[in-house]
Amino acid sequence: KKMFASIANVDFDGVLINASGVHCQTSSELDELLNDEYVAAPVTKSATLNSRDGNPKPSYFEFKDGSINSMGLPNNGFEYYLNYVESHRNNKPIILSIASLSQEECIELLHKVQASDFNGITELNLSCPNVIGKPQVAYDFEATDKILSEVFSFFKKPLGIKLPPYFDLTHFDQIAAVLNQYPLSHVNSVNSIGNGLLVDLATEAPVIKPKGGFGGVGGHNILPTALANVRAFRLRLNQNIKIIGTGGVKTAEDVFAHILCGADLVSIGTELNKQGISLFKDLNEGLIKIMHDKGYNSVDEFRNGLKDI
Ligand code: RRO
Repeated sequence: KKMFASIANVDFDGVLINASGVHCQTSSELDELLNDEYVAAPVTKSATLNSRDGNPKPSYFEFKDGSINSMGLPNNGFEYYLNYVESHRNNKPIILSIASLSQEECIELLHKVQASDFNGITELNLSCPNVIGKPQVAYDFEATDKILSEVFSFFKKPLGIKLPPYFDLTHFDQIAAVLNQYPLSHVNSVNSIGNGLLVDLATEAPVIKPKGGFGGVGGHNILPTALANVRAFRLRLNQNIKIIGTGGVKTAEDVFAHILCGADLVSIGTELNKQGISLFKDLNEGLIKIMHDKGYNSVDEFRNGLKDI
């Protein structure tokens, strides 16, 4: 087998998944990912206890090799996604993403997952940059420690977390020291680069409406930040904490680079939104060609194999 990964006893047939938020809010979108042989696992849109419409539109804008969004956590509510993952247990794995507006809500949601029949991987999003008045939890190392400490006192199923990008090596040291205390299944790095701003020359206004135009930046432009975060975590986290590399992927070369830096799975957001799900076949075939040209027979032969210059 050429391309595979495993996270917490869950085996993936392939390495490519969608980034949460893209093509995963409705059951029909999730079905399309589930039925695509090149998708290793659908990830659901981060769910809150109650369904949400999200922020005022326009809340998403694409520019050359990038995107900026302030979607504001639009989702169909936790029960919708829990029901989806519970009723599709015979297919490939599905990653259940949850978010919350408070620590209390986070704990309540995870109690519901713990009590449910779902035994797959849950991912706690601690890095949404777009809920008005709510900071990205994972930039507060103490708050992150406090939540994880409470969560792991009762939560016994596989649980990973979605992190924002960090930009200072001491911050990597600090967050990794927190995360290494817990039996996390994985870290998903990175969420969008929070609170960018893009203006439209003609209108002299921001390109998105919420938050005075501030929004999370994604797409190929953020590849160096994403690779640095994957690498920094792979060098610091316990080896049993796997890594989902997210950010900047446009080509098969980008997928290869993420895996070389230490990613177990690689997720695609902006470019998936631009090209649609046919992208997964193209990236898969492109990666196989790179591997063939380099003489690799499986992703394990180069995963986390970044060399010295
Ligand atoms: O819905 C959003 O505004 C959103 C979320 Br929850 C997230 O985690 N990352 C992002 O860029 N947008």
